[in-house]
This record gives sequence, C-alpha cells and structure tokens, in this order.
Amino acid sequence: MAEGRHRLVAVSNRVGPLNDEGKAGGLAVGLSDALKRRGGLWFGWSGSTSAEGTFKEASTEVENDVAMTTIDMNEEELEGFYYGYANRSLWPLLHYRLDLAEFDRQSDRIYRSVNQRFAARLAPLLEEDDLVWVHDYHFFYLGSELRQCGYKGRIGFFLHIPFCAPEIFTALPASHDIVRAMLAYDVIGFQTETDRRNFVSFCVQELDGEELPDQRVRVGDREVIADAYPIGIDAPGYARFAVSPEAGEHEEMVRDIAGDRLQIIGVDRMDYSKGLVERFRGFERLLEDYPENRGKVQFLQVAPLSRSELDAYVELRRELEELAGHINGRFATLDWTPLQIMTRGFTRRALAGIYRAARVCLVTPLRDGMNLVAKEYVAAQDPDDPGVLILSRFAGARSELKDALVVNPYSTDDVARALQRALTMPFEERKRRWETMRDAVFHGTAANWCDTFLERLEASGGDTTKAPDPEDADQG
Ligand code: GDG
Repeated sequence: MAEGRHRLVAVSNRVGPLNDEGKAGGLAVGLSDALKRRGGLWFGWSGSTSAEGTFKEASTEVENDVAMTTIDMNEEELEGFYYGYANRSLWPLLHYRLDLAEFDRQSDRIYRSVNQRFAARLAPLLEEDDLVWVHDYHFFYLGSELRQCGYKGRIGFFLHIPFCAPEIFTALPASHDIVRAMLAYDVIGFQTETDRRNFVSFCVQELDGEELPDQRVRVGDREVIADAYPIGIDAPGYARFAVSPEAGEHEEMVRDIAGDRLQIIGVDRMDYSKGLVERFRGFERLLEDYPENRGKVQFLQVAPLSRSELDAYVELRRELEELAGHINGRFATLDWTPLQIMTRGFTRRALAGIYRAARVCLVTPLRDGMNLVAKEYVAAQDPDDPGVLILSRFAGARSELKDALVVNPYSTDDVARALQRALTMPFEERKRRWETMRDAVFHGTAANWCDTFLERLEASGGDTTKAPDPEDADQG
C-alpha cells in the first residue's frame, strides 16, 4: 500500500508507548509498529482521571511522525466505562464467561456516553481522507458516534478479543444496539474466521441481515465488510531481541538455575481467560501420572497483575497462589521447587531470552482472541535447539500454528499428556514442528496485519458515497 497517502488515525483505550520496551498488552505492540511505519495520530485515554474528565483539555505528545493525543476521564466515567461495562460485562461475556458477566444499566449508560464523548473530542481532529482505525471492545459505539458528528471518511474497527456465539452475545441487554452501532464502521476486523462467523450469524439471526459474497454483510441498507485479519508480531524484530545481550543474560540465568532440568514456561497477564488454574492442575497431573518428571522439570509462570481492582481478578490471584503452594508442598524436595509464579513483569528483551531458555511453552487459554505469547515463543527459539509449543484449541493462534501440540485446556489429562509428549519429543520432530510454525509467524507479521486491514479500509470508500442514515447509526 502507498504509505502516507492517507493519514492513519488509531483509536484505542490506552495510547502508546511507541518504544519497543512497551509494557504488557498485545494491542500496544501491534499498533505502535503500524504508526511508527506510517506516521499519524493515536488517540485515546490518558490513563489519568480528573474532575473535568472527558471535558478536560487534551494533551498531545509528538514522537517522530506520530502524535499521541489523550484525554482524561473522571472517576465515574472510569468506573462505569472501563471497570464496569468493558471489564465486568463485555470482557467476560465475549470470552464465554456468562457466569462472571455483570450487567447494569448505569455502566451501560456511562459506556455509551464515554464513546460519545471520545467521538466528540476526536471529530474536530479528523480530516475527510484519514483512515480512522478504532480498536477493541471499549469502543463499539465510537464509529456510529463519529457519524453522528458528521464524519464521512473511512472508519474501520478491529476486535482483539473473541466475538462469542450469538447464543451467548444475546444475553447482553444491549447486544442489538451494539451490533447495529458496529455497522457504522466500513470494515470490521476479527482475529479468526470463527469470530467473523459468529458476528455474521448474529446479524442474520437477530437483525434480519444477509450474508453477501466477498465477506460482506447487509443489515437494512447498511452494507459492511466483516472479515478475519489475524494479528501478528514483528517476527524479525522479536528474533533479534532473542539474541540481544539482555536476552542472553536472562537465557543464561534461567539455564543456570534449571541445570539439567527441562524448563517449562507460561507468560500471561493474570486473567481468568488465560486458563492458569487449569494449567497448574495439568502440571500437577504430569507429576502424578508421569513421576519420572519429578525433580527433572520446572515450571515458571510469569503472570503480571492486571485489572487487580476487580473482584474476579483478586479471587484468581488467591486461587493461583494457593494452588501453587499446594503443588509445591506436595512435590517439592530440598533441592527442587516444581512451580514458580512471578507477578513482576520483564522487559520484552528479557522475556525473549526466557522463552529461548524454555524447552516447552504452555499457552492454554480457555478463550483468547489470538495470543501473541505463542507467536513470540516461536520467534524467540534457537533454530538449533527449538522448544515445543503447547497451544489451546481455543486460542485464535491455533488456526495458524498448526504444528503446535493442540490441547483442550479444560482437560487436565490432555494437558498432562501433551506436556509429557513435549518433554520427550525427539529432536527431529521438535525442529520440524518449529520450522513450520516459524514460517507461519514470519509470514503473518504485525506489518502484514496492518497493511491488509488498511488496504481493505482504503478500498472501502468510507461513507462518502451514501447519505448518512441516522436510523442505522442509532443505538436505540
Ligand atoms: C489481547 C487479546 C490478542 C506479558 N507479560 C509480560 C509482557 N507480556 C506481553 C506478551 C505479549 C502481550 O503481553 C500479551 O499479549 P496476548 O496476545 O498474549 O494477550 P492480551 O494482553 O490478552 O491481548 C489477545 C492481543 O490482544 C492482540 O490482538 O492476541 O488474544 O486478549 O506481547 O509478551 N511483556 C513484557 N513483560 C512481561 O512480563 N514486557
């Protein structure tokens, strides 16, 4: 695509950092690559609260060709929009956790109003031929609100997390409003074909829509593109990280501590969608059913805390620490601790070295839009001694990483069997499986993801050809 023909305007809840030491969070990693290459504007929340909230003056930082403009929220907005609707309603629901989803009309109201406020603040900064790219479940209504502000240029949307089956999504009181509002976008991107299909099924079953050729869907007189654009990583860059001095130090440290033992690694934000409890039980089952591994393997789980203000996350941490204590109490010897959990984070380079030192990586989410850890682990491996990836059948990455050992994360036996197979896998098989996964990771990079999505958005023509129909953009 002709870079620079249109300015890229990215919108996401958190903005930045642009540098490669970025903190945990897959979205920041993918998006910063695109903006650095193309230049443009990145708009979102400042991460701060103030009494004026979304009415406070915006702040802008410019780094090379990228302007990062952020606005505050007030406490009520933060609670209702972020902790409430986004993370107590939408996140669990879209990850198939109806049991954890809470719905209340106050946070629904605030979520809509924050979307409206962000649109009102962004609209004056836009030019007609910008490519506006809105990210994730925080901003389902933003495109429709920008249309209400009169913006007619192209607006795309990408959902980083799963779009659940319509049978689950309809439990959300505002499910119809949300999907109708999403139809204001010109291109709607999902991680996988399954997510796309769920969205299209919702449009057909619930909104009387029609599936059209070329990944199009029509509802009333709105016709949009809904397609799968699997996100990737900067694979060559990540492979370079893995041989940097900082990575080398960490790799060596892990190898020194492990000695002759094989290292198993897990790296996940501490989130109930990541299947950590089930993973720990799978590791315990390995030690029970395959006792030859006792004293011979060790498992390090890196789990930086996330959303720890929410009850479900506090409870998860308690449960994991208890389970880790139980497993260590049961199997540890004077000179061996089977399982270690760390809530402190590492730099990306350090993490790459830790991946490289691990014979096995466990990526076993109960649901995951994509999962970039799986791709990073593959990119970080030593070609002469690559490790084995164990991957959940419910991670979006599964459709590309076909040579991982695929498991049902809910089955303790399945996870234990896969671990045993990975730990005893002959070198030739390890290498063969890794090579095909490496090819997939180097093929579907973050740069390809951006280019493919933005090319499609550019070709969509935006809303300029048709008269805006307020009914369609209506959330009611
Ligand atoms: C959402 C979707 C989708 C983790 N610990 C540390 C650290 N990390 C980094 C990893 C990776 C990122 O965080 C996590 O990305 P994931 O993709 O695994 O998961 P989510 O945060 O849930 O991201 C997900 C993603 O969006 C992108 O679309 O794949 O499905 O849920 O990059 O390396 N980074 C550092 N220190 C750590 O300790 N520096």
